[in-house]
Amino acid sequence: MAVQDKLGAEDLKQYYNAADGIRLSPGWLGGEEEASPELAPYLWRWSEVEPLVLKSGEVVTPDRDVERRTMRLATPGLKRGTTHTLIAALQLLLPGECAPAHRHTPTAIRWILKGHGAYTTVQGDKCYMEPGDLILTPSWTWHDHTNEGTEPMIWLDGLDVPLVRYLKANFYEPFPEDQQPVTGVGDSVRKYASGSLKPTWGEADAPYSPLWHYKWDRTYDALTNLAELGSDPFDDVSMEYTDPSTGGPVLRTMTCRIQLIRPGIQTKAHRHTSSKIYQVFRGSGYTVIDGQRFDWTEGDFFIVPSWAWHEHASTSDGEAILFSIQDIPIMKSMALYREEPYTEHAGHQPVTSQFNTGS
Ligand code: GTQ
Ligand code: FE2
Repeated sequence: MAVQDKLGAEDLKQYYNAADGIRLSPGWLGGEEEASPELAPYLWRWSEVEPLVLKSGEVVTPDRDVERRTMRLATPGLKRGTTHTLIAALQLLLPGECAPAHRHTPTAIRWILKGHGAYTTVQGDKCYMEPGDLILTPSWTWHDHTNEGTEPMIWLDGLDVPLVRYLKANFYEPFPEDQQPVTGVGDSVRKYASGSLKPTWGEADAPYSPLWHYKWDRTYDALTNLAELGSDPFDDVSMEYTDPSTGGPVLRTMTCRIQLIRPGIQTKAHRHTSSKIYQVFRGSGYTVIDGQRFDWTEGDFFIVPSWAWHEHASTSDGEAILFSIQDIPIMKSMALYREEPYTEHAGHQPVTSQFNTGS
């Protein structure tokens, strides 16, 4: 923009100096740099991650100081967080260990990857973790983790910490004892997991799902049943975990999804205003993100930034299952969610580069 020159040069300089002196800045001069660099897509390989997560067991032990033994997915270019709103971390809990009870305003999900015999207690409800289970610890709910089994337990934590910190609403409280009292075992499942029936009394007004534990066998059943009926052009057989009391997303800030990419399917590309963290639960394939091909295999993690073109493909010899967390509920609640299909090249992006770790 050509700067108009209504005042003479000397007067103009004086004007800008006077404005600067009382902390006013002329909007017509622009110059507002992006506060942080653009988030780029990234991928973590399970083959590289797992050994270092297991090794973290020799480095620290969860106690009142350490609290949680986690290794965060630290995206290059971000000061903290895995996307600008979400953070994911791998948590290791060894046999006999307890990660002490606390609560915080950031909301967390656990996506269980490996092991048996550990549980998370959420507001008194003991939830035994099995691979493929999703467990919610909504904002300000007490939670502690205990491994009473014989195997190391590894899960993925997903939290909205970067958003909550940005909004200056991060609060935390330790529970006076390591473990909170247990008032039930799988009660949220018994009350709310039937799908089409729910109690006529109780916690209908909570700002999150009253069901805290989504078990893998039910999830997989739902996916395979749906696969016989239909699919989405951009995500193939894709399902959202829902709050049984509303039918909406399980949490106010994050939604969780599970999707099956049938063997040999390549979806079409689209983009939307949400950031996403994926875990490859089963199978292998690739995702093209803004023209860059990310090959993935079982256990890998990758992120798709907001408004990045993306399409997924599975290899032809087997189905792939992707779990993801996305910040869609935030965007929808603020009327900022938009979505767009990729229309050129029959809906597929030209691949211009390939991702390699360390590059
Ligand atoms: O397990 O409670 O990755 O409080 C970060 C903060 C996990 C947890 C994290 C937490 C937890
Ligand atoms: Fe926590």
